[in-house]
Amino acid sequence: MKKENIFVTRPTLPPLEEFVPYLQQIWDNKILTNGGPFHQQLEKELCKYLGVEHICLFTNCTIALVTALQALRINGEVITTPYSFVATSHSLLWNGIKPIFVDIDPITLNLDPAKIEAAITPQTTAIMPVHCYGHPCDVEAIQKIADNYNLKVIYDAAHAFGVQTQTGSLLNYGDLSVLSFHATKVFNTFEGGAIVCHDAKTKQRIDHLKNFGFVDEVTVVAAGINGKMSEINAAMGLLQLKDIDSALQKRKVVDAMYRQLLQGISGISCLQNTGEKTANYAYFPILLSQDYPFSRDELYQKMHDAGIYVRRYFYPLISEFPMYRGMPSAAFANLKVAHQTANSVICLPIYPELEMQDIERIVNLIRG
Ligand code: T4K
Repeated sequence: MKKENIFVTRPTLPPLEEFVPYLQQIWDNKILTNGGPFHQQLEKELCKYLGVEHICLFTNCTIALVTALQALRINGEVITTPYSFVATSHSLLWNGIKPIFVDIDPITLNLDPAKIEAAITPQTTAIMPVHCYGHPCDVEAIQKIADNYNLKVIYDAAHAFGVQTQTGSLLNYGDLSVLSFHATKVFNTFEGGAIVCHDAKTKQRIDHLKNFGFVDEVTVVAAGINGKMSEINAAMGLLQLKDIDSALQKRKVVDAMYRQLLQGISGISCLQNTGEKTANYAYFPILLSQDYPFSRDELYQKMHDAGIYVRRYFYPLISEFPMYRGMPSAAFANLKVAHQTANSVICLPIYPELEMQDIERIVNLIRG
């Protein structure tokens, strides 16, 4: 019997019939975009759910990152991690900013605060860390450095929807945090994203920037972009929000199952949840060491041959792509931990509907 393919993730979707009334409302009032009623309602509900003061919805996270940098007028050099999805650094290049890569911490796999200071120059204006896999950066240490050197902090929080620390939402740290609501994320609006900010004035500036810079019919205050989320996506978000707690709970069960079944397999380690009070179980990365009998790429191939489409997030490192690799900070010697991690990571499938028998099938393959 042919076994079904398993993908690294599958989007959670509400029952189709529950979406129809939302569509009906859009058809009735004929407001399709430009900050319509669903857009406004989703911003309000997300603020409440996430425990943040202000949120600006976007068409996707990448445009939101580009806009976040514009909003704070960042230029010159920005310190960032090479261990992320390319969108993090691409948002800098789109603004004519030079990314300065700094190595990651071997435990959290996030930007290593101990290595940031050495990378600061007179041109440095900001730090752009990533809460990789939804695990919090060392936010206190990063803020201390930013305060000492008068730098802004923009978190790429694409993976961090719903993550709470001891003090509340992780998204409240830094000057801005940028979320992704892409199909592959824990909370999806098909495509989508958002910037979390802390005051009404910044929200207003971001709202202008995402709408071409328009303030009113005849006033344009900045060279803005079109980054608005449409009413269909916002409606999907409202519907998704109703079931988000149950989706996160199911992810937690999958995460716990993996941890239990993978225990004792020599050469395989799981990433530990360190800084979070409430995790979101967005990804399930494992790291392979020399004790494992196969190389990372052999295991990757073996799993793909069996129809289990694991992914090597984040290999290759961003600093290895042609538009970055000539930069001095992209040198191998500067990024040893990131290279080691990128060469040993595999992200296992994790999503709310992943069944127990699938998890067993995945772990059995790893166990060999
Ligand atoms: N910053 C960080 C740290 C990020 O990780 C990302 C995106 C961004 C910024 C930018 O966010 P957005 O601008 O996209 O909002 C995926 C996603 O496209 C990307 O959003 C995500 N990170 C990245 C980590 O993963 P791919 O190229 O691996 O996606 P893809 O199409 O291969 O999908 C992976 C698997 O998911 C498929 O094998 C099957 C499943 N899938 C995917 C889609 C799109 C579905 O079942 N249904 C779907 O509709 O990049």
